[in-house]
Amino acid sequence: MENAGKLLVSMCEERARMLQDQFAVSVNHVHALAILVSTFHLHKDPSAIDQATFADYTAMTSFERPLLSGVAYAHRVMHSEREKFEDQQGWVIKTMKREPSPEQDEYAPVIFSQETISYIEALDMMSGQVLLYFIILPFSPLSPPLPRRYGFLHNSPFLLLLTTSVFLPCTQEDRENILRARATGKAVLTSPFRLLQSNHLGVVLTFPVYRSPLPATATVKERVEATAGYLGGAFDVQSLVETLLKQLAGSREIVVNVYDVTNSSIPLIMYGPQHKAGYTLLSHVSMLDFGDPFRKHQMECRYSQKP
Ligand code: WA2
Repeated sequence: MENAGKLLVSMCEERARMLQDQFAVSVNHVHALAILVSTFHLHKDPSAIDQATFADYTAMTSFERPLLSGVAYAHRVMHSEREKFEDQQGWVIKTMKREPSPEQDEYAPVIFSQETISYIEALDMMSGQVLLYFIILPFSPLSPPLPRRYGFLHNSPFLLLLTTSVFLPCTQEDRENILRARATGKAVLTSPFRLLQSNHLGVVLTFPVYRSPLPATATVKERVEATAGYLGGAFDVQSLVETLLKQLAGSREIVVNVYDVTNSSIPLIMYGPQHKAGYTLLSHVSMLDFGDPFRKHQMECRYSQKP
């Protein structure tokens, strides 16, 4: 292999390993926080944790979670307990759109949050809706012709209909994570989406918190019944991976993309530029393991064209 190729492989592997390691230590620390809430909130009466304690502890230990912009605990509340819960908290459960939640079978309002993401306090993390909306772009005679790959739309006066669910910070990602975390008992990740407030591209990590320890053989029904809440956080991939990669100086400038390739025919961009203009065709793909066997991730590296 040419030297340029070898160098690209080693630079990509180094970045992939570094990202995977920082991801793993962050996940491990969130696991420890889930145990902390179980021990000092659920199994002590009265609870030894309140919002102020949680905020202090998570602020002082944030160095342990280098890729997370913040962590929070969402408590499971059944509809029958809602009134009592809201009286105790002194606030009402709100949807992700910050409106009082309409009646649901159950809710997952955030009761403890790191101050960096305090805007999710009182929000029901199960309230995300499947959200599809349409952008209609009419072609005017002045607009440039579309590239050939758009087939019949090429240079035609048709309307281009784009369906997208990623650009509004109100999705079903958190809800799906909660359902999968409590059914499996494992840490789970969402696919990449725009996080609340920052609107940065990232993924959410969720650990289930059970009322009592469950055997590995527990059924999904038993797991759901024993669920007390959810401890999770947001990987702000867009800004924190940037910080991480900047620490690695390279002899040549490279561009790094991270993809969620769970569905190999539809790779979802998780980090890096959308367009490859200005970068070499020569590329290297490094495997990534972020610890959720349900999701597959890859890193792709290219050289910048200016040598
Ligand atoms: N945390 C921070 N920003 C977000 C977000 C989130 N979820 N979702 C969208 N933007 C408390 O799974 C439980 C945190 C969800 C955990």
